[in-house]
Amino acid sequence: MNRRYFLHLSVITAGYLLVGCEDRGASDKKQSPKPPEIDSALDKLSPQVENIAEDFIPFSQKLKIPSEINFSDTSKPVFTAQKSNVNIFEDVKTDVLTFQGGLPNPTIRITRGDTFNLDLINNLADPTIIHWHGLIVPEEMDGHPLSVISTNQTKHYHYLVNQNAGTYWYHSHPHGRTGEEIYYGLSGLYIVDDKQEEYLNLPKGEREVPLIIQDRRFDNKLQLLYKDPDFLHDNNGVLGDVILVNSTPFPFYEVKTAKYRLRILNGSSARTYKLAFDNIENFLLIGTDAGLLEEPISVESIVLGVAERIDIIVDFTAKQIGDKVTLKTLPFKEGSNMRMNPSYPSFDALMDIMQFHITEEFKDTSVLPEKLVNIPRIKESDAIQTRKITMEVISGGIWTLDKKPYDMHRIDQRVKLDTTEIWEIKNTAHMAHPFHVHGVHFQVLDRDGKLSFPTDKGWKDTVLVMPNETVRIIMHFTMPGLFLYHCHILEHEDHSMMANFLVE
Ligand SMILES: [Cu+2]
Repeated sequence: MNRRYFLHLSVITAGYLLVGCEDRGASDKKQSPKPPEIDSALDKLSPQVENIAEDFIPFSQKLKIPSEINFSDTSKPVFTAQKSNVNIFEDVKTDVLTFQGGLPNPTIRITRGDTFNLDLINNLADPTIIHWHGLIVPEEMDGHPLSVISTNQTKHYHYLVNQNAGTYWYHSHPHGRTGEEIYYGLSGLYIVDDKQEEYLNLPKGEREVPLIIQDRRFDNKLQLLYKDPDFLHDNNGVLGDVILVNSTPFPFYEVKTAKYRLRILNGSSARTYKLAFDNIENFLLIGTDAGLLEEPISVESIVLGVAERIDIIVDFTAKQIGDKVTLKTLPFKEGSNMRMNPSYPSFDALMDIMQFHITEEFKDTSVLPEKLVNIPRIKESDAIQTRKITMEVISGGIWTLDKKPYDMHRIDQRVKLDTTEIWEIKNTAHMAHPFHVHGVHFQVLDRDGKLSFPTDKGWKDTVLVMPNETVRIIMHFTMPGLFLYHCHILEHEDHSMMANFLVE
């Protein structure tokens, strides 16, 4: 093992754990609200205190770019959910889960109007299934946990893609194990193109770069560590100290003096990022979860909750060869007052993510269009009803929607096909929750909190609801079937913060 991976063991005391924390939502079924028991749980020193990031030289590994499966020249790819052994760090193999043997998993690329065909083979010991996040597809193609396939079974996916060009993603979605499977590797990007977008002449080829951001923990042998089931606060969300971009730890990427299009996915378990660049004050937001914005919005930073995507243009034209630009996450303590595992950087941490190295001159004379696409606004007056949904912790510390732990077989809401509804999502817990709805795209009407989010202006399938905030979204349901809505903090959705709705 390379010496730069030398392990530094932090010693964390229970006393430190108790400083400045609230415990409103500590969330394990075994946990009692009684202080003495909480204390004893905190006294248990988590074994996951191997902060290898402190001794890792950042920006020393080159960003991996996922291979692409392009449906214009591939008829039917095969994904095999499998155990694999890959180089996340140079010189060391790490045990992971993959769909084709390597990480990052391939990016799926398809043009609107084309048919998606793929066989999923399950070579894992447990049942699994893939959800195509942001794709509006029939129930049996959507990857509901009821659709899991057992070991050695094959699932045939076959559906028409007819929706906005945009940056979507795919990930495994088995009941209760989504967090763990994504953590070990089972996710990837899914890009939909269309003719309209092609005319906009946005940066493409090597200047269109996908970035899947995921924080992780590693032990001193550089093997992934998921949550410690006995360490109660990991159920509030697993945070790591090593940030992987496209499965590369704190990578660098060589760029020219040109404009770049970055398609960014927060594929983490629980971390909300507040993304910004050193040495670049402003960048342009051009797209959100489910398509382009009407016009680019200039921003200094952008908040990205778990499962959200942004499409941005970063301009390196004024840079000199040799310059370096770091993508970082700014402290975002508004994201959580919950007690997280204190061995790892929390929401108030400033962390570097990756670095762009300017290495080549390029005469970039391209001009970004002022107008991107039309977004027809869904009218409030078209809604036939408003549903109220609350995000809360119930007795026993269980994360829920509407105080009901998830039951795969229960239908929680019935929606009439081809109608419009407003959903009012109220967050009563002291932690921001990314709220995701399957089988539909929505628009954000308003939020009653202090923060405003430029991403609210675009098409969404996931929206971050801040602590003590109510967000209203509006959507029109076009796909019949049984779908899910849930918190996308993976430890929360696995821990009951999920529900079913039937469109009929
Ligand atoms: Cu949540």
